[in-house]
Amino acid sequence: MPQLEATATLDYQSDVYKDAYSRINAIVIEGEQEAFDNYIRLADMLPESQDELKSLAKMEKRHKKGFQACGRNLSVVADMEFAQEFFSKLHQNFKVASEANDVVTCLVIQSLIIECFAISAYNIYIPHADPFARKITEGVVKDEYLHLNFGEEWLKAHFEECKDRIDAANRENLPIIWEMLNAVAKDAKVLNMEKEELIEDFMIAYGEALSNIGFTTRDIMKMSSYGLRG
Ligand code: Y39
Ligand code: Y39
Ligand code: FE
Ligand code: FE
Ligand code: FE
Repeated sequence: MPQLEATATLDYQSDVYKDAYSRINAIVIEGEQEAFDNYIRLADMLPESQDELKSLAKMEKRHKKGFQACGRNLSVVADMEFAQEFFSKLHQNFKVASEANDVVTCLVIQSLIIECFAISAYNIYIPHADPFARKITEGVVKDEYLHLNFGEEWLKAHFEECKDRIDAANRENLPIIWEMLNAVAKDAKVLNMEKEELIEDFMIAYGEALSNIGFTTRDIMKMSSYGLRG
């Protein structure tokens, strides 16, 4: 990975960079806001984990503020309308699941799929980020592992009874993540974030999560392949 070389060629003040950043920055700001809302909703659904979930939500609020500062630092105006559209399908699926009190699907969407998406994107972004955004993102990504861990632990503890529901939620939502990646790939490339690296990191993080929860390698292979059927 020619990261140093690639970073040296980025001009963070160029119009091309700032144009792409206006959408990527908006995606992370919107994503962090929706993550906040989702953990608040989960705190209602899981009273026994209320305090922990509220503390995760608080972190998401902090992440949002951090990324807003990253945009301001580059004098970029985030395209929030684009970002809301970007998240609309996952947002809708989370809403339907939460209205049905379907904790398993809510956890699969937010704590597995979206957190793995964030972890892979932030890890790929860090070596290419401007120094201000790099510091912020390094702090954020540490928290995202805690969020992923919450989902893993809960689903692992209820594995036998929720196995089929996890599989169904995966089948429904992984193709959406694949679409989202494709919608942002061109802008990500301007920030020196390669699509292939994003997919690779995502699949590693997501496969590890499924394994920690209790799925076999065979299950994981099958479940990962559903991402391609979007
Ligand atoms: O749990 C969280 O904090 C997740 C909401 C944040 C997701 C951010 C999504 C990042 C996608 C960026 C795409 C760049 C290729
Ligand atoms: O190429 C593949 O193996 C596809 C099955 C996988 C689709 C899973 C979606 C990947 C989303 C990556 C998001 C990175 C931020
Ligand atoms: Fe690279
Ligand atoms: Fe976050
Ligand atoms: Fe998170």
